[in-house]
Amino acid sequence: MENEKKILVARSSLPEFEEYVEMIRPLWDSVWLTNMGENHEKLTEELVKYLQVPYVSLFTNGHLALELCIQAMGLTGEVITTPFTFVSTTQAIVRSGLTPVFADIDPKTYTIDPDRIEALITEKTSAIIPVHVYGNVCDVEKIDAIAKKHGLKVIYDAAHAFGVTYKGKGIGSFGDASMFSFHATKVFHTIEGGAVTTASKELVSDLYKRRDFGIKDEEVVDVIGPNAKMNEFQAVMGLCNLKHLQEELRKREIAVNRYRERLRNTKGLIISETQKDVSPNYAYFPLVVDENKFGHTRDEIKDLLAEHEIYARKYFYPLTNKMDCYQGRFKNADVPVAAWTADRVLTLPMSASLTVSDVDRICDLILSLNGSKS
Ligand code: T4K
Repeated sequence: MENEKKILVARSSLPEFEEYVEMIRPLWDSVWLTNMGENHEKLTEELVKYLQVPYVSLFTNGHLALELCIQAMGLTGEVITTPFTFVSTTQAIVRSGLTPVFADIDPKTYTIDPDRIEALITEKTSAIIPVHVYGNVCDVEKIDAIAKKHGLKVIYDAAHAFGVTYKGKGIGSFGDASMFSFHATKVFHTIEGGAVTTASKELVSDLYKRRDFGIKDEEVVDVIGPNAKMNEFQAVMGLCNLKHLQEELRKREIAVNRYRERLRNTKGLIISETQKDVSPNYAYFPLVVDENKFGHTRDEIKDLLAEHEIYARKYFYPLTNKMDCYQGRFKNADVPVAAWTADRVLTLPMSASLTVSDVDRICDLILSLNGSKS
């Protein structure tokens, strides 16, 4: 097993060093390094076009983008959300003084099951925060219709869904707002970074201040906010990476197609296919292992891969409602599908640097467990 190439669950893509350096060189003349600088404004404009949304507000990371969006909307009481997500989603709700109410997920897309939402609505509910988990698109039509019927706000956690479109529309144009993460591990990144997209001019101008301590002008501070601004070095990384996005997606698509080819039709291995009407971004490759049919558990696969220096991750186990910091705080959630999935999901390595032979090595190991050839 010596000299085997180490493969991690994700690997950041970087532009050529010289390309980035050339683009940050002017900062040494302007000495304008942060606080809505020139590159920040340019990236904002480019993302409005790329994401096909009316407004984009940039942040230093996706988590603060979500928190400040929740706060800017003045949400109160309870928020219906999914427990099958990265802990950030739930933390943003709780840190904003709200109570998460957990709905179960759809067994195919792993996103919130819209048919489980209405039963959870009470007089205290102010919003729904669904997650386009792995870049899979939520049932936006049903969710937006439920929200409209009950007068609720919808903020999509689109951390994984950069560039995804549904029926030809940018995914960030659904609901009242969406949050995207531009973390180093994402399809598109600004090292750390994030954005809120919305059609509301009021929301975007509130967020403009809120991410900058609530400062309206030199003498007026009229909302309460932290420092969550994206700096110029982050914005330049975004401008560079945007230029290479098509290539990034093409490489990821090749890897995803190979995984599907190799793992599709193996009993007990459940993989996702591209959803109808969706143009995907190949952000993650989740594998759900039904041990009764495959003959081995998710953890056995994870351990076998790790023996060969391949590090898959249990995104997303445990469910956020089960996390230690929330014990005893919220009502028990009735989420059997989410619980079943979290116990069996393994996110296989996925990045633009993953080659077809890397994918083959990973699949050979997985399939060697039950003697399948595929
Ligand atoms: N909502 C959802 C649904 C999210 O998934 C996330 C973030 C957020 C909200 C919040 O957005 P941000 O505030 O982060 O913008 C990673 C990411 O840090 C996190 O952004 C992401 N979701 C989550 C799913 O994955 P960890 O704790 O698993 O990261 P870590 O450090 O273990 O890195 C994973 C792998 O990535 C490493 O094994 C190698 C690779 N990597 C990592 C870093 C830091 C690189 O190649 N380069 C790097 O610089 O959370």
